[in-house]
Amino acid sequence: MTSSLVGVLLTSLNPAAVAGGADISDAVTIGETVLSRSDLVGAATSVAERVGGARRVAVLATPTPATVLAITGCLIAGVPVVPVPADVGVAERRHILADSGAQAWLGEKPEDADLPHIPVRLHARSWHRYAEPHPDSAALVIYTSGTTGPPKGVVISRRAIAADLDALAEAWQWTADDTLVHGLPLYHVHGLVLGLLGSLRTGSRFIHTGRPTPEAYAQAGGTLYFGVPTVWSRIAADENAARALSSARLLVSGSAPLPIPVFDRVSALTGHQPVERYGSTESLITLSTRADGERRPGWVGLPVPGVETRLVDDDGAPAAQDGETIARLEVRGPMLFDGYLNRPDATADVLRADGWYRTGDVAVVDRDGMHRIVGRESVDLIKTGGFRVGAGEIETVLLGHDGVDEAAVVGVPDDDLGQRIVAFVVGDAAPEILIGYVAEQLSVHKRPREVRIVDSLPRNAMGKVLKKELTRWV
Ligand code: MCA
Ligand code: AMP
Repeated sequence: MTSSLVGVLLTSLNPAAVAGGADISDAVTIGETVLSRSDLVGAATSVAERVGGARRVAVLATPTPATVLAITGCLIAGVPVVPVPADVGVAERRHILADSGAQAWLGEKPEDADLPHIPVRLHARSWHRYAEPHPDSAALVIYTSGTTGPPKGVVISRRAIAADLDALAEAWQWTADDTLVHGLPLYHVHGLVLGLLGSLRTGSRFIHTGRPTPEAYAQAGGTLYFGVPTVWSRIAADENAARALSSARLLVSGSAPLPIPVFDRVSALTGHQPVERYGSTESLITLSTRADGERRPGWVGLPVPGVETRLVDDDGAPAAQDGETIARLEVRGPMLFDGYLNRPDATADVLRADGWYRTGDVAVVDRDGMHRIVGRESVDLIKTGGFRVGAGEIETVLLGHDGVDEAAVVGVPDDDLGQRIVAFVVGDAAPEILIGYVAEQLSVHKRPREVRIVDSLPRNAMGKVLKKELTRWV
């Protein structure tokens, strides 16, 4: 069969090629486990046999071999995966399961699992061949935060993933000769789609370091490294670790703005100017500097192959691309999402019928097509350590606590995390109780790092909280 799934989306796992000698003994290293390509094909196909026909399954995406096999197996079987944050809390988990309609937990399960459980067996093997599902079928439903309300499920097709990975392979000269290293979560696009699926498509070796610490990156011996700016900033502060990366080929930063001093220090210590790239869960990665091009600190590069961008003003009219005009960024290309699950209203707000996606970011484009991201349109979407968190979802949870009368959440500048979540609360609950409450209900990475108890919140004449004013209180 020429069009087996793994031969198409996850090219390096093509069973015929693997059987014919394209096996490598260390295709994926995760924790203490090393999987060869034939291990991966056999064990993931065995997963496929057990999930085949399911409508959607949830995977508690801890950085483990079970997660790698669960996701790979679902891609083989054509079953859409809902990756659930490894540190998810109870309310967010309830929402993700109910909204996605996931039918089972595949692989690891939460202690108080709320759905049937399908275990993943590391040593099981199947050599059944599956036909390639339609490229327009959904591969992943990734939950992501908006400014208000609970997270929305972003439906990402197989075609979008393949198109994005091929565009990035071209921009970064990413080949089977590379060894990709990262220690990022496997429940977001960065760690999962780019990191794991990118390696399985290009055929590079993949090493997951468990956590993205400077020591682990230094010891991994990779050629290609991915990190969020917090990771690069910690590496820049660890001279020995940074110098160990000088033997790499390419260092890539994304998910949030890379501060220019971090770019400069990483460049000085490693001898490599980081490649910066930009995108989102909805659009995947659309802009990047190139392995063979200019890497300008503070700028996120050019459209990757297949992508068009435009700047529009507040009235929707085209804005100048003159290196100075700041306007809304819209993007179009084959890697865009199909919509938010169960939310045609929210989809229509950002995805136009002619294919343009309104990113919610404001940007500048110069005459050479180089892009600089200036910031978000809304102060209510926070990026902390590279995680996207909605102020509204945290406020809703805080207001559900007995000791809270009013709550307002802001992101304030932070040297380590980019932005730090700070909650202002009118009420009588202790700050540490409220921080723990958000961690337990939403997820640990969404917890405020600080809760300030105040007498009242600053509001305008309409009663709306003045968030800009609040950030000045910090
Ligand atoms: C602390 N902890 C708590 C609490 N306080 N646990 C429960 N309740 C509390 N109140 C514990 C946690 O359990 C955990 O423990 C530890 O503290 C985590 O500490 P934290 O400070 O939160 O983590 P960190 O190490 O500082 O995290 C920094 C990080 C992380 C590693 C850089 O932010 C990260 O992984 N960021 C990556 C985000 C990402 O990949 N974003 C991509 C989305 P223990 O240690 O025991 O676990 S963007 C995307 O996909 C697009 C397309 C793009 O452009 O890339
Ligand atoms: P997420 O959906 O979690 O991937 O978040 C997407 C958002 O992260 C984008 O809309 C941007 O606001 C931000 N982002 C991603 N990459 C970059 C970057 N290189 N520079 C600035 N912001 C970025």
